[in-house]
Amino acid sequence: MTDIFAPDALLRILIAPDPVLRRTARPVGDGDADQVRALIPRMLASMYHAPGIGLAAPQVGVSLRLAVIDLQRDEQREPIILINPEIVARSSETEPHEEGCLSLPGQYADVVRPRAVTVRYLDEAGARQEVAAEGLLARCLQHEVDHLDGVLFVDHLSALKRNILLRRLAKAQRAKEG
Ligand code: GNR
Ligand code: NI
Repeated sequence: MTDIFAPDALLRILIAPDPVLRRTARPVGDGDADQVRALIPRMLASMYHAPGIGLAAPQVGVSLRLAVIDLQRDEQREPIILINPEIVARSSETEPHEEGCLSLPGQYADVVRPRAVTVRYLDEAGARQEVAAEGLLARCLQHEVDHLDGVLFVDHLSALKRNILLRRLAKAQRAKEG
């Protein structure tokens, strides 16, 4: 397909250890409105295509506090656009659950996190929102906010497990000549 204009081109998702993934992203400000408006549909398309249930701007090389989440697919899509999200409450109760990450393809591990969180953010219209979540949404919210702080799910594991996953990823990437 010709794509010299490529208005709906998929964004390339950065793979660890790309340094952009380790940066603390800066808050979205008024001056970022155009970039953010253009980025949101492309991030959603890239997330659905991957497929993934979340995608943070640093994963596509943009160090801004912006992420998208959708636990649903296809006809049932319910995208959540998170601008400058903040976790304002966490349950003291934690639980383990298997996580993966589009920036650590093929790597999975059980991660212990608070089982419920409350997150404040701005939506795509700039309106203040607050969501109280548990289950997979709570997990994904924490995973995406982590990305904005340069944190990957493997950072919640022991150094031993983290190194095993990161080395396994590096080896798999070399094998596919990445
Ligand atoms: O697609 C994804 N699945 C997932 C599963 C468990 C916990 C978190 C996630 S997020 C991940 C997509 C991704 O890398 N988002 O940053
Ligand atoms: Ni991720």
